[in-house]
Amino acid sequence: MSLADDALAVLRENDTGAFVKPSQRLYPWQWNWDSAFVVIGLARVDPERARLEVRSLLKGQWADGMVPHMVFHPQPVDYQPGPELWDSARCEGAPSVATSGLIAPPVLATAVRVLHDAAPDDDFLAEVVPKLDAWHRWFHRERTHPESGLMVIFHGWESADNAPRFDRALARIEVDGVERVERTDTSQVAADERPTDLEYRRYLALVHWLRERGYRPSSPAEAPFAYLDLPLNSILAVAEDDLAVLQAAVGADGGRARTAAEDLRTALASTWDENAGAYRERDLHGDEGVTDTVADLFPLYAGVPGEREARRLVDEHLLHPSRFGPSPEAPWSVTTVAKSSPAFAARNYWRGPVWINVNWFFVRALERYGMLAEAATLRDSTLALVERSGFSEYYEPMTGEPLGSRVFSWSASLTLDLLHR
Ligand code: 2M8
Repeated sequence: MSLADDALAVLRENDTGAFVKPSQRLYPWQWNWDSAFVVIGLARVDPERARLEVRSLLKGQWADGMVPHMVFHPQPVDYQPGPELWDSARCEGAPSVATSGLIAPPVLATAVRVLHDAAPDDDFLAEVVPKLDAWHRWFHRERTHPESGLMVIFHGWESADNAPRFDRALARIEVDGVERVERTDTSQVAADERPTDLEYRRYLALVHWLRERGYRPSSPAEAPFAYLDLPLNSILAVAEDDLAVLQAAVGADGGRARTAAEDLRTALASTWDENAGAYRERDLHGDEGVTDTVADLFPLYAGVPGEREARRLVDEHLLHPSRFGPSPEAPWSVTTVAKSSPAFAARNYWRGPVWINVNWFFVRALERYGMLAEAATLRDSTLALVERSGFSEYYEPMTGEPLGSRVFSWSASLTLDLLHR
């Protein structure tokens, strides 16, 4: 079997019929950006199934436009914390299917654009474009930090869970009242590859706080965790560009989306740190300082840097052997934390390992800047990694050892896309 056949077999295996689970047992519900990545992989091989994936995710859309990070389509599974934690039915405007109350980086409009380019379907587009527009409008209404113009996240689960950049913000979260933590993940994956129990207690304390407010804090100042996340903002900027293209395809006005994308780029550009040659995130309740995670490079994906800044980001960080790039001791890149950072942990989740979706974002980023040789090298090494270690959730950068879930949908799906690039 070819690599493409193997990848497709993973998506078939994880397919519930209505949605593709991120993985069989570790993640048995529908997760938002996971499904968007699945759509990207299926766009060319099974567009009809990809359309169903989009429709299933949009069943979780709230009346105010939010498309939550998890949708709990009814099915008998063993996963904690499950829908009871969120209790979405009590919230005004929640859909009939149970969902979480948080969000994920909004990749869906980009996925629908990939799908439309591969297999246009006007009726489908007319159905989903207004929903995507409502979702994006929700961001600007509910999550704008007025001073910077960037979107705020209220939980690490809205971006890269236990990334070291959230450590100080999370350390301030009181965990009183969250004594016992029910979690099924550590019965399936080694505990040292996952967030700690203390991190989980903080995640749950934050969910409890948000749930009491219907998941709508009155302002970032009030929220215990409020963070200007560069990946989410960069992904939204690209998604707005893609939405504008889709709107043009259905004869709708893409002006709002185009302006929003430009405004986000301007806001992202102002986070540039000339000394570091990278962008800087902000914890709104603290002075985060230098965190050295791959998030600092994400504006490249959105086309924010000029040529000179882009070259610095790539040479001094993305591909630099002591930073995020390949080195003789650690040939597998892109690491999610700089290898030179004291926080780098080669096996732990978002604290160092290589992730296929991160590599996919940077292949696109390098292509966007015309750095085609660098893009091809990163693409080839990403494909070599899955060829050698399978469609794992994440990988150890020194050995390429598979970590986390071993049959992970977005690694398979994005492999299908990378094979086409
Ligand atoms: C991870 O998130 C879940 C909680 O939502 C977890 O940590 O157990 C993250 O990698 C998230 O980005 C991803 O969407 C989800 C499913 O793959 O798993």
